[in-house]
Amino acid sequence: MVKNMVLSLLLLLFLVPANLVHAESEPRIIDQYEENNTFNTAYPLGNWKYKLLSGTIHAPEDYDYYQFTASKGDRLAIRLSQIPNHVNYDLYLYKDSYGYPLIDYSTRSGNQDEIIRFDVPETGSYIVLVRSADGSYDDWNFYRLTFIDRIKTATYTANLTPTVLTSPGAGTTSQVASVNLSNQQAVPDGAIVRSVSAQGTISPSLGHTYREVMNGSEGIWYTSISGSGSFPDITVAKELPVKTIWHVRYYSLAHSSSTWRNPQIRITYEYDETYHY
Ligand SMILES: [Ca+2]
Ligand SMILES: [Ca+2]
Repeated sequence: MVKNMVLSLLLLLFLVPANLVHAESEPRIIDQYEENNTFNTAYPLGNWKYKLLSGTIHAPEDYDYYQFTASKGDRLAIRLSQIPNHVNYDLYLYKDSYGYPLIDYSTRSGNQDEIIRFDVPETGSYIVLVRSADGSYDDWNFYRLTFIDRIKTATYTANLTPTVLTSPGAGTTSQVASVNLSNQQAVPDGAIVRSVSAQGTISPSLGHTYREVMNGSEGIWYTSISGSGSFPDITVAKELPVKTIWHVRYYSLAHSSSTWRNPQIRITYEYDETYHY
């Protein structure tokens, strides 16, 4: 028994240095997704939502293919980050079909993050590739690959000045109230208008009263449904920026004057979380 233990310890003493020597001559870390060096052996991730993984490029010729599924209309981003110092990795996106057509790529210099934004045209399978740009690699430090649901929505309510608008009636328009959201920190850069509603009370309440709103980047007046603050002609398809100058005014066909106090616009918008990535 004791003899066996001594033998085991002796074996361990021999084995440990042997392992260390072995580790120096072989790549120190081959990640759990290997072998994934070809389209055919791409590692299957399943649906992209909201995958996050860490891998290594352990040799100049090491290609890391990952397969994922996505649905038509998904608006995702694939981000390659934490690229180790002194190496340069790139990111490619392919359709998983005959010939593997290239859809998009990101090939920034140095170890800058890579990003591919992808509006999925059809439900199916896709393949993303991480590879060295120039043969540089780091078999010790992991890169990170993240799948991001990149489009978010939010609302912003703006007060316009002057805060009192009057109209004499009979179709004559009021003064114009304005607000400049160009540098509004609360709104993300690149935000796009989905819908706008005008708020604040017009009194007395008259029939056939129409509010109007203008997005300064476009210069077109949109007219609300009579008596309401909604503008059905403003849709996300117009791609109006939120961060610009906005104007409102109103008119009433009634033969009577009225006042719009504290005019506000409530903007529902979408933005790309990866806009600055
Ligand atoms: Ca690989
Ligand atoms: Ca790169």
